[in-house]
Amino acid sequence: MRAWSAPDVPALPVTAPAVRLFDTARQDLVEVGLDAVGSNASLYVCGITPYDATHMGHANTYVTFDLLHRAWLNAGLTVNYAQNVTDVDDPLLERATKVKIDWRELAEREIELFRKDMEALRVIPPANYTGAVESIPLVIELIKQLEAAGAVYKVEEDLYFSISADDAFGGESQYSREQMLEIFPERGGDPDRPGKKDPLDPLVWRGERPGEPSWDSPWGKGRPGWHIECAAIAREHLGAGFTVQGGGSDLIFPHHEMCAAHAQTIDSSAPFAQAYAHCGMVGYLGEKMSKSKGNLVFVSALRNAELDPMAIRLVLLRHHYRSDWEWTDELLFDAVDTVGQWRKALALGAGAPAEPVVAEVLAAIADDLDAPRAVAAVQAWVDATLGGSGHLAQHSDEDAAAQVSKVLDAALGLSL
Ligand code: 5CA
Ligand code: ZN
Repeated sequence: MRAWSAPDVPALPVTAPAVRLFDTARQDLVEVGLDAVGSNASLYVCGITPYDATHMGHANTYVTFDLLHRAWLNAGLTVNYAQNVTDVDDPLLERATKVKIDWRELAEREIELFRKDMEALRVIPPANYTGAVESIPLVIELIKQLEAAGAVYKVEEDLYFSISADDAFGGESQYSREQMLEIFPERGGDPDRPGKKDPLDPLVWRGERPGEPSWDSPWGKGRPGWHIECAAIAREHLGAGFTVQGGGSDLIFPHHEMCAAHAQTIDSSAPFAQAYAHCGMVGYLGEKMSKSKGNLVFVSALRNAELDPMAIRLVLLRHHYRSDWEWTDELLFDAVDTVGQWRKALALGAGAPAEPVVAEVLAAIADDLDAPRAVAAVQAWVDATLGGSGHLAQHSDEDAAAQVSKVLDAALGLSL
């Protein structure tokens, strides 16, 4: 599937430090760089289910992993980035039926809107952007391997995966079985279905239902389960032991646990990913922003209202990616003012010394993507630069604005 156009990313005159990231599996900060093969830094970020427009929660996730992508590039690594699109799944089919349009048309329309949103936010596109539908042969291949390992079984017309097949099951989320049992039904699981060997076993192939799209497979007509889709796409494009799997914290369990379990069942020599990184949830009006609750702030709606996408991006950067926070209009208006003030400082050309702020921005991002710390460093530079002629005269750096503007773009994705 076609991704979106890449923004220009300026090269920096200095090399950024190695990146440390909080790994959900180890519950600790770990250095993330080359993958198991040692050829490049590889990233898989779970993509959208395209039944509605991109909201701020999605934007926050993709901007977060864009910071990681940029941090790796600035550290001199080559990055291999893959992302999926869940372009066939229950919520998409349900929405298409509700609004009486073809599910393919709905998906294509929302994917196109997502591309425009990502371009506006200057998110570097994945080299491999892959839909679930186009990956069905890969999914079938992976299920065959799981079948050969004795890890799948039928319940009526559907096929399930046995979580007992993966010795490392639970290692990604670190959740207790009680926690898993509580969360599983809230996130698409069906613990109570009769015939399952373990209530937590996930569906890998859903037999055809009347009125739903289906594809041929050795287990009859049907469509892929959700977790097997990301396991198959990530393995195909990034291999076993790729560097980081990312997504929102709502994907810690079951989604990322099950992806890892599928992959590790057929190849236990390497973990599915070397580290798992999760963003906090963005809320609005007191609840997690979600399509099902309808409390959404869309990137496209703000773009249509002529709001500066760089101000939207700055609102996201002002929150640490691991925190949960609430979107408010005030945050956006404040970021619009800040972007204006920063542009004013950058337009001066000369300013307070640039070298320390460039170093601090790169260090902050390499330190578990600490964007608020990077933003504070830029703000201090702007304040020093605009803060009165006496101050400027003392510290004047003729070339400061060009250098600061470069690091803002290369590390933070802010082109001002
Ligand atoms: N297609 C699957 C992943 S394979 C999916 O979860 N799609 S999604 O459209 O529901 O979400 C896309 C990404 O945005 C996921 O990484 C999800 O964790 C993240 N996300 C969804 N809602 C929020 C939110 N309110 N705050 C932060 N991130 C969110
Ligand atoms: Zn996924």
